[in-house]
Amino acid sequence: MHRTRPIFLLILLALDSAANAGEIRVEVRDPKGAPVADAVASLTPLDAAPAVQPPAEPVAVLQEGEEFRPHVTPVVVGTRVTFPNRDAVQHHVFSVSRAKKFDLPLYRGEPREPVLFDQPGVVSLGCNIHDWMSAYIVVLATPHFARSGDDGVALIISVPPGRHRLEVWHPRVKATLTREVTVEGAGSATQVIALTLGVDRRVRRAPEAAGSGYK
Ligand SMILES: [Cu+2]
Repeated sequence: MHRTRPIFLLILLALDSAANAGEIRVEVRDPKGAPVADAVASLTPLDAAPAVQPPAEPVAVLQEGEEFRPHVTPVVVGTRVTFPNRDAVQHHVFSVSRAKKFDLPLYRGEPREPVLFDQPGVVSLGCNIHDWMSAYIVVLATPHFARSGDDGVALIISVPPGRHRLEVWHPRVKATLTREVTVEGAGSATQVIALTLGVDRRVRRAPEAAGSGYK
């Protein structure tokens, strides 16, 4: 009887890992411990290729109040993104990034076609009219990712058990931070990540009512 017990337990564990997925709570902080928003944390399984299924509906990156919202948008490869302009003024959205080059000449409202992001990488967005407008689309080859909020927390849910490569990217960090983590079936584990942010190179927004001629 005693001999069968470990086998029984092993089977239970195997069933458990197939049925359950864990979550990884990534806490992103600067060296002083302050929370860092707009970091993208992703987990790539090391022992099996992740199943990647882009969302059926396009993801939206708005132009509102002459800013992109959100500033950072992580998506899985194959995702289509629309760029609705909610402002009364026209915008001209473009990217010259290697992962996706595109150009949406001056428009109001919604552009006719979404843009397909079919290569992993970081895509830096700009507006030809408003120099201060900047945003990023982070195209990932794994479906397990999250962006950190104002509390610095990126919660990655439904992660299959096993070894993963955790990567953390931020617009103000030159190199993506990488570490290996193991997800233990159901349950939550926390990873604390310290990021040293570089200089904020964003163009300062022009004062309101400056009469730029573009309004
Ligand atoms: Cu603009």
